[in-house]
Amino acid sequence: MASGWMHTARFLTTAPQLHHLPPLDIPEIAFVGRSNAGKSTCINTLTQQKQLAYASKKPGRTQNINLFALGKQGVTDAVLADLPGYGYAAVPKADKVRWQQVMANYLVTRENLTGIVMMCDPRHGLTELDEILLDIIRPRVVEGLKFLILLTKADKLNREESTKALSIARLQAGGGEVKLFSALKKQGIDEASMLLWQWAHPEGAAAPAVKPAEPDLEEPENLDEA
Ligand SMILES: Nc1nc2c(ncn2[C@@H]2O[C@H](COP(=O)(O)OP(=O)(O)O)[C@@H](O)[C@H]2O)c(=O)[nH]1
Ligand SMILES: [Mg+2]
Repeated sequence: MASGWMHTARFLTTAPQLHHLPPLDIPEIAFVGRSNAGKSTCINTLTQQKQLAYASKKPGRTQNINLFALGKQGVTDAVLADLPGYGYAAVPKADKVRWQQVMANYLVTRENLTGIVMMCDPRHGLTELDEILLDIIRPRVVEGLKFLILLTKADKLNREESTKALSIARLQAGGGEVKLFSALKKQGIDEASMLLWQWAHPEGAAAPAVKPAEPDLEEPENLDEA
């Protein structure tokens, strides 16, 4: 199903600046989050492969927007955009500012951007930088941009903490979806994959790559003779 589609993800290209990104006319889904929120682990888990995070970690690519193609070879039908994590204390100020501008630019102007997945460690909640990002994308969300917050590392929360984290994040999400996610416990993977599939196929395809049974068009014969 949707997980098979996610599994087709492969490295497409990397770009240090917005104008280096190829213009595309297929849906693009961006992954954003504070560094250490669990973004790489989440992308690896959703796509069931380790190479993607490795591709993003190659020297020169860590501060870049990395694109991954989805769909069977030759019929790419969507791309995932892995954006560098923000908020890492050890990054020099000038680099932070540069990066925040690239990201804001990307989120505001990328024309084929269809949806955003924000990874958030629920033990810290949405941080100031997460809120700034939400403010940046809000006008586009109003215009129909899809938005999902994944509360990562959900295995670290008990039931009560999970419920609380969900309701707080839902208030902050302003209409976007919020789901619990755990790579460790394999929680929330199918729901997230299905949602991304639906974002990329809004024309109403209910499920990927499953052909309905062919109707039997042969007329029954000799009914009268029975
Ligand atoms: N318990 C638990 N730890 C996780 C989970 N996902 C990620 N982590 C840990 O959180 C840390 C940061 O993860 P990483 O994917 O590198 O975060 P990134 O900086 O956002 O890409 C690592 O030590 C991961 O092992 C999860 O679902 N459960
Ligand atoms: Mg990472």
